[in-house]
Amino acid sequence: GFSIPESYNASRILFDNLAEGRGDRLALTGPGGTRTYAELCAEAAQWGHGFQSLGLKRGDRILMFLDDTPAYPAAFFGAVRSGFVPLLINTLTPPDLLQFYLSDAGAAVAVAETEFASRFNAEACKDTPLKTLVVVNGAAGEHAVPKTFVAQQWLQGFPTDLPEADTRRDDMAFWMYSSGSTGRPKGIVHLQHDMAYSEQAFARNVLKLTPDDICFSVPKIFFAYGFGNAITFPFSVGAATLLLPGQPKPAAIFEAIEKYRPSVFYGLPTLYTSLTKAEGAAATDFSSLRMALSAAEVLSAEVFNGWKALTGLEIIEGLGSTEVLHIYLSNRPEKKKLGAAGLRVPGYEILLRDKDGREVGDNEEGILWVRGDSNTPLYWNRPDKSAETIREEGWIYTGDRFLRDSDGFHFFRGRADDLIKISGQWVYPLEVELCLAEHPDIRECAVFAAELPDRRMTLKAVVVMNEGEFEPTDATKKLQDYVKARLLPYKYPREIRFIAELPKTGTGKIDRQALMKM
Ligand code: 3SK
Repeated sequence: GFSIPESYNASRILFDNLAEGRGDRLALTGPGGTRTYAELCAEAAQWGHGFQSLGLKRGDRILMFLDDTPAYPAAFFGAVRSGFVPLLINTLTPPDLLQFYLSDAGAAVAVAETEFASRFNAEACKDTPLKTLVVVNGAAGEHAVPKTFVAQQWLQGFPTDLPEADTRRDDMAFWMYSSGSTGRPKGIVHLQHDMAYSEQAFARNVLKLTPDDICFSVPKIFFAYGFGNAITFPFSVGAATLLLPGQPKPAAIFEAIEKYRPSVFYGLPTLYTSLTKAEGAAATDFSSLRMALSAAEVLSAEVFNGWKALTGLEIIEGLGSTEVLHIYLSNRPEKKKLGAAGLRVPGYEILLRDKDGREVGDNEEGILWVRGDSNTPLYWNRPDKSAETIREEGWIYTGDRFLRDSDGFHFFRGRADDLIKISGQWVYPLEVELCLAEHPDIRECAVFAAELPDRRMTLKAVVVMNEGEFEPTDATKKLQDYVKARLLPYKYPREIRFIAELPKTGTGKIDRQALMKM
């Protein structure tokens, strides 16, 4: 078991750096400004006093609509240290969804970038308890919230030290919302001890950070993956983190790598693909990097090899979820297999079970269940959804099918529920997608099931060809024959559509909902 005391507040992840004598060390760097640990703790303290001055009570929610700048960790830790509960919200959220978050969470206070203040319009605020908006990195902006403070001035008068609220390790600390492939998003509640637990489980065993590391997570702080990468893990050891606000375009990423010289880089397959192919990649100096990580999607051999050829680094792939907070399966620098999500991370129990709940053996497929002390205890206000996913004795049902080989490596085999019958025979769309993706002329593709007007199911592919390889007249047949030659012939995609780029979600994953509507 990991050592997290009964009386515990998650802000110690930042503030313990003072007691450890690291006040003068660099905590944050990047275009948004640099901060030492002493400076960041002082700012976080001012945020805590600021929130307290608004009359909030223990456990009250504060919605955070922030990009990656020093204001994010400062406001987050100030809120948590005071016993308030930040909600980390995706900054692509439109006003109608923001309205849902504000009312679901009952948030009376929000913190937002000036740039995003207009998102808090009459539609977003309607029938919500939102009373106060604190804007950061600029002026008040146009919005419909009754009261506004501009952080830069508002924080000035507050004290720069802040006693810790008397919280327990199992008290609520912060929430994130699942993007929700169907239905409304679910508020995923995390507790005071969850950050420290994920750090002791994943970061200590895989990243092995030292105070001299500089972490750079392109996935932003409002994603669970980015939050651990950029905040929890570096701050737990007194390392620094490079925060890059704005759209993560390849040119900005290359410039940041050369200027701030990070040592640990976190991305995901779609990002690695675009970086590898981007103009300026070959001329960039990647020599500061000692490690590159990927999660969220299966990493193909093509992406792995492309990044290795460019930087000399072998990407370490892992898999996590917002419900577990961070990664629970991961390759290791010293032990990895290409195409595998990896080995069990210490601190997490993993089970592969068949549909009847029986454990399956090595080299058999089963649905993945995970249990660890950073698992969310509930989805807020959603007993139905909580009961579906968070099962007896703390096990989380992921709905992902995996195969574990005899060395303990796990291989993703698709969702538990995407098996479809085509022409009377069963097929997993992912199997066809992985097959097509190996075609040398294909840059990226997605394969999914679609219902025909007569209610039968069919298999559709959407394909992006490499430049110059686009031959609409005979490409469909060629690709269908390619699949037929490699898989059971009935598994070929009945319809293939060629487009210039696949639609992506805010996290950079392929947006399958959007594809299905095309
Ligand atoms: O998608 C993932 O693999 C992931 C990793 C870490 C934290 C959260 C998520 C969703």
